[in-house]
Amino acid sequence: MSYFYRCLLLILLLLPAARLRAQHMDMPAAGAVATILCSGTVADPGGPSGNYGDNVTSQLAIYPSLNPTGRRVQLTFTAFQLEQNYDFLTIYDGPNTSAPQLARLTGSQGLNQTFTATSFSGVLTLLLTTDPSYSYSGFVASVNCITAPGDNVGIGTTAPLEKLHVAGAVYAQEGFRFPDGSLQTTAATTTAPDNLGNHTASQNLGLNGNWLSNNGGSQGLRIDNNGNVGIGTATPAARLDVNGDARVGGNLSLTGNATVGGALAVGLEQVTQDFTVPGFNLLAPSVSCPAGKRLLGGGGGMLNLTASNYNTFSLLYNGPDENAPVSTWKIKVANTSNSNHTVRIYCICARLAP
Ligand SMILES: [Ca+2]
Repeated sequence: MSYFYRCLLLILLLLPAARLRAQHMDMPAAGAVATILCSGTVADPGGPSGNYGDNVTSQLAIYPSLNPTGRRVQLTFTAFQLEQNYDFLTIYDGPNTSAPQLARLTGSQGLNQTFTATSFSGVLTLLLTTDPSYSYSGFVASVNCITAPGDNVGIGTTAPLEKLHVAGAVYAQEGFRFPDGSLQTTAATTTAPDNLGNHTASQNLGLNGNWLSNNGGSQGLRIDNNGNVGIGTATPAARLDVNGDARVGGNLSLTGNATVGGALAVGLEQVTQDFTVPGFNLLAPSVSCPAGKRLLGGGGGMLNLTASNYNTFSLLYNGPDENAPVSTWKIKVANTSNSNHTVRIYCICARLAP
């Protein structure tokens, strides 16, 4: 045999062994990895003969193939020893730890047990979590892939992935009826209205940085990641930030201070009234704010003042009415002439709470 053929034979003899070694997979020392494995073994991060470590969080997703083919990963534990109640191997029926949990194993619970993926993807995910002390030999599991149970029906395919798998388009002349009895005759599109209002949310609704508006435009309501709500602004600077006018039909309660940059309108109103003071008479007229308003200030005095009559009139009092100081302005005057004088009283009122 020539040197060349001896080398080729050696390579061919070694190839199956190399393949066998490639079909064993240890879980990562830390973090999450994925592999495609349908024939072989997997073990904890310490390998088939070593112990796993302390404080380990290790995740391994085992896929039957790159794309779903109806095959499902099946694991059988041929060795299993974890620290009882402190170290755990959790098995998920899908490609990550959000998938349904098939088992959470500790101690020697997994030994000789078999677990099979049931989902469309056929993937099983293993999650090993260990505490800060006492590590054991861990586990070894044989891996193979099975064909999904034969109760699926295929049209145009011999490997149906679901109860009914049509390899092609489906034409339903009268629409599709759903478990709630509703008949859907048209697909939802981005433009046609649908009955979104009939839906009840069973989880939080994420706007993902988009506006909530009537016409789908960039206006209306926007909510940031801190829960701040903007109306007319994409960057709310407070829990509620309104970029524009606001109108409150009911009461508005503030437990903090109010800062007003513009004018504050609280129903400011001036009330004016004239009175005639007959000659040689005293008079104490008053004016009052309308109901619901309070007195801010006021004043009054002689109206028909001339150069000759100024000393025939005395203003004796000019202030809030002693009997109704929050609503009424009052003056007291004396007319010492023999002719009438006219007095005028103002009061300024506003709608203020007591
Ligand atoms: Ca431990």
